[in-house]
Amino acid sequence: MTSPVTFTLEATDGMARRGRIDTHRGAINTPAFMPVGTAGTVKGLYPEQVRETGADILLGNTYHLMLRPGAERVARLGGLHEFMDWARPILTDSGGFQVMSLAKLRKLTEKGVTFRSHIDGSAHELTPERSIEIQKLLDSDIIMQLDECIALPAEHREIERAMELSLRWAQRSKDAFAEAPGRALFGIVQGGDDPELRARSAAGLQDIGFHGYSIGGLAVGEPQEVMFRVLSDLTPLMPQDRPRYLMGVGKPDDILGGIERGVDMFDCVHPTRAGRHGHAYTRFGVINLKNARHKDDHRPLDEASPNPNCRRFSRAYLHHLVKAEEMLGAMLLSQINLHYYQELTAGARTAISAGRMADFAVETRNGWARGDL
Ligand code: PRF
Repeated sequence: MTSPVTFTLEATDGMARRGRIDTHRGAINTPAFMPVGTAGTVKGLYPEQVRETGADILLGNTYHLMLRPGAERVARLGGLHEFMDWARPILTDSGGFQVMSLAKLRKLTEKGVTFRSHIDGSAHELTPERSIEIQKLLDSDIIMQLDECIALPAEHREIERAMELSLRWAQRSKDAFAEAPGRALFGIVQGGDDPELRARSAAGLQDIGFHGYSIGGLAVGEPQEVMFRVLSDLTPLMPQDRPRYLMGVGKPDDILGGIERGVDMFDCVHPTRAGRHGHAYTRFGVINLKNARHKDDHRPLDEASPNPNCRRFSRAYLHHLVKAEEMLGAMLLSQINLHYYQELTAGARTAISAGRMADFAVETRNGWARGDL
């Protein structure tokens, strides 16, 4: 019998929380950053390297994997963990984000979304029920309901319509999930930048009942202060005893601000995408390795980093790799950024347990403000 997914709140400091999600594939220490493995790979890293950065869990995508290689094929091949050889937990997103990001390629009805494949133009219907079915075929450990993510700014009535549709889809997702031993189902709070709509969404989801609660529809065009205000108002309305996941966020300062406001889980393509564009995240902020000032710089990125790659290669070498568009440049910078994100969340966990989250936040921001000397 597979053990259920459980959440233990271990410590709090202000609104910040430290906890642990236990699954039969291993524990997830929170606050957690989940590297994105959209197409069954965290771009540029071997699975063991992803683990070595400190990641407890990866994110996979319903939309991409249903188009290629296909959910039924992944299931026949033993599920996503076996397919990509990542034995630890996997959380899958539902396709709700692509409702926004692929707005030109989809048609939305009460029943669901029909996408035109960005690969070959073929039509694919995603309903709340089919999204759950696909995530089960992938053998996901933490499943997301299908929702409608909309961009901001948006009209109040449009935000309300999408939030209410997402709530109806939440109920259908819960019905389709039924009992799935060893798996968790998360509902997704929508409601844009409107506190009243957010509160209604959170209450409606709690009436249905989920193992965890995601916060969607943020980092979709609004300023950071708006996102922080929504979070400050919303997390007090969410259950203490369930994990809270801020979807698709963000840069390190977004994550630090999210932790301070009571968020437990984050994911974002940013660290790997920025790495492929020649940007390195460090204790001293972002370093753009495309910049010619690094040409003759013999120093490593950070000689005191716990990450061997930050001590091993000179800035001049990294600059060269990026300029020459060598694969190793993108691979190293992706690893370096993911490692930094894990240092940040691990540092926050330690600080929360020690009751020094406020000091940790100040020290971390001071490091970023110091900049790369
Ligand atoms: N819904 C889903 N996935 C998401 C989002 C959302 O609103 C976001 C918004 N930042 C990122 N990923 N299903």
